[in-house]
Amino acid sequence: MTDPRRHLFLAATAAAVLLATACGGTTIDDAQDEGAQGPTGTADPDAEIPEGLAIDFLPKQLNNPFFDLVNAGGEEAVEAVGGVATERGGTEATADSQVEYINAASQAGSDVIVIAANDPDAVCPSLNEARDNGAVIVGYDSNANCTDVFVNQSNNQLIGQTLVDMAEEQLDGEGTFAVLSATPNATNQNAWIEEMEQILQEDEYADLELVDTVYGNDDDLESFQEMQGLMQSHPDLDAVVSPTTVGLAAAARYVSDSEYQGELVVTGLGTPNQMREFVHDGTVGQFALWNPHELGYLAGYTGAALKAGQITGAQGETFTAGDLGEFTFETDGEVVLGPPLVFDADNVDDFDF
Ligand code: RAM
Repeated sequence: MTDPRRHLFLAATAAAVLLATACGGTTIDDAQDEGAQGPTGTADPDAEIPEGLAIDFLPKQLNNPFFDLVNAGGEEAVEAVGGVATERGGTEATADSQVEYINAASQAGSDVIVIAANDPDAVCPSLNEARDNGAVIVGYDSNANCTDVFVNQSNNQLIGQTLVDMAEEQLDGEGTFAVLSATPNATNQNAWIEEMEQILQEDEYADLELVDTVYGNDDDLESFQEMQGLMQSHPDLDAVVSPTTVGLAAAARYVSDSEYQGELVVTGLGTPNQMREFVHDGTVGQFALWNPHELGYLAGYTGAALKAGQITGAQGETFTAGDLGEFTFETDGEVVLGPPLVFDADNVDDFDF
């Protein structure tokens, strides 16, 4: 994307977020936003966050560079409120493994569980038990249907739009593409794919065709193999869109070393540090993301403020999330970090995450 157009695009996405928030977020109406149970009780904005809160972070999986960044941000927020942060999880992005770690956190007397759920429902019985045991439950990144509040990285519609627009622009408006997603049950990816499917119905995108969706389960090797399989099933594919940092990195690695390099558009959600080499070798023209560190920080802070009773998560509540400044619950039970950023050869070197 050339500079002026990119600025226009970023301005448009920022405006869309403002519009969505100004309207009370009425454009958001999909699964990823239905999770939070909603606020109970009354907020006391002057309530102090008590020292020593036990705040547990349960990413989708360990060993995912994206969650390493998110949780480093979370730890920083916990440090700022004088709490104790623990990261718990397995190496596979499954609900089963999360249930085990939710129970462990609860038994250890967790005050706040911050979770990127691998399934919107399967984690709920144990999360509800943890709540009965005194924890507040914060969803971040990927929501479950039983969280108290959800810290959304962005607006789902905007993420879907950004993904479609990056493909459309690089394909000059015409072509076939496939989605290489994370796990089939991931609330966040499913919400974004659903948004993409809606957007593709618009006349403007009539010449773009989504031909397949495959799942690499946020495992590097599986994602690489799915990418290989996609090219075998669709040798004439024009683009692949991967709405997961794990999938996009694996897809780029596969394509950079194949006959498809420079022919196939590879785009999606990725971290600048993982994608840099593929932008510079011409495999990837554009990709997008939010700041993972800020997502973790906001989630950690929101959990502490919720536990302290400063907020309940009711629509209209405002609070200060430490160094990140002021945030407002534009809808019941959901606070949003901000619009995604689009990266390309012109700006990828300006970011270190
Ligand atoms: C992967 C995970 C995560 C998602 C990012 C974009 O690391 O699937 O949930 O938000 O990609």
